[in-house]
Amino acid sequence: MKLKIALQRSGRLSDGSTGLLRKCGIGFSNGLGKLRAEAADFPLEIFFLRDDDIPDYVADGVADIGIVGENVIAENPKAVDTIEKLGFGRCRLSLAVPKGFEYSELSQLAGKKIATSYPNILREYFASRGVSADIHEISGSVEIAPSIGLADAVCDLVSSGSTLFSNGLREVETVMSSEAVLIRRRDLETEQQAILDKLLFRIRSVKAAAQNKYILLNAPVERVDEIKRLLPGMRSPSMVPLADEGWVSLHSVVSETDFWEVVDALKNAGAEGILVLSIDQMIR
Ligand code: PRT
Ligand code: ZN
Repeated sequence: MKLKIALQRSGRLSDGSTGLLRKCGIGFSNGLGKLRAEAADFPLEIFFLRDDDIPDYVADGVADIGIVGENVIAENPKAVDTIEKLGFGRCRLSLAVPKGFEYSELSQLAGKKIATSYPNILREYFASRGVSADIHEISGSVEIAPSIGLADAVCDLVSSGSTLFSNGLREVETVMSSEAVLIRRRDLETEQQAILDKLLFRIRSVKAAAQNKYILLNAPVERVDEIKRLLPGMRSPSMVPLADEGWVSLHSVVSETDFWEVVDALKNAGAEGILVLSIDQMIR
C-alpha cells in the first residue's frame, strides 16, 4: 500500500514541496514534464499537478494528501482536512489602491470596483466589516486592472510587494495571510493513515530544525553558570572541557527567532569562538 501525494508541478510551491520531501529523506526523480513519480525509499507515490486542481483531486480520492496554498482552500473550500502548516510559500492576500488614492479606512472602498481572483474571501471580508464593494472577478494580471480603467482597487497575493509597486499600487489592508499547507482526504484507511503519521513525524522534525540553530562556543569556566542561563537547549547544554585549563566548550540549540539577541547576550557574558550551524532534522 502506498500513500499518494499531489504537489504543484511548476510554480511557486514546487521547489518548497519537493525540497520538503527530500529533507524528509524521501528520494524520487522528477524530470521536467513528469506527471508521476515513485519514491525510492518511502511508500509514497507523487503526482505533479496544477495547484488549483489539487484540492479536488484530494477530495475525490485520486490523491490521499496534497500540498497547496491556504489561500486556495479558503477561496474554494473542499471536503479535505488541513493538517499541517508547512512554513513555505508565505504570502498575503491584500487590498491595494492606486498611489494617488488617499486611503485611510476600509469604508472608503464602499461602492468601489475591486478586481480580484479571490472573490469569495474578499466578499466575506467586506461583509464581516459591514462595507459593500463591487467585487469584480478576473483570473489573472489583477494588478493592471486599475491602470486600464477596469477597477478602482485590487485584491491580490503579495510577497515582496514589487508587483504592486511597479504597477503604481499601494498595499493598504491584509485580508489574509497564507502559507503552504498539507491537506488530507477525509476517509483514509488505517494503513494509509499510518504512512501519513510517519511522514508527518518527519515533516515536523524538518520544521523544528528549520526554526532552530545549533550553537557552539567557548567560555571561561567561571562564566559557565551565567552562559548556561542564556542557552535553553533541548534539555541543558552539553559541556566539553577544552585542552586549555579553565575553558570549556558549550553546545546547544537556540531558536531562530531570538537568535541574534542570544548571541549578543552570550558575547557580553564572555563567550568566544561562537559557531552557528543549521540543523537538518530535530527529533523531539
Ligand atoms: O500553474 P499553476 O496553476 O499550478 O500555478 P499558479 O500560477 O496558479 O500559482 P503560483 O505558482 O503563482 O502560486 C501558487 C501558490 O503560491 C499560491 O496559491 C500562493 O499560496 C503561493 N504564493 C506565494 C504566491 C505568491 N507567494 C505570489 N507572490 N502566489 C502568487 N503570487 C503572485 C501574485 O499573484 C502576484 O502576481 O506573485 C505576484 C506578487 O509577487 P510580489 O513578490 O511581486 O509581491
Ligand atoms: Zn493555479
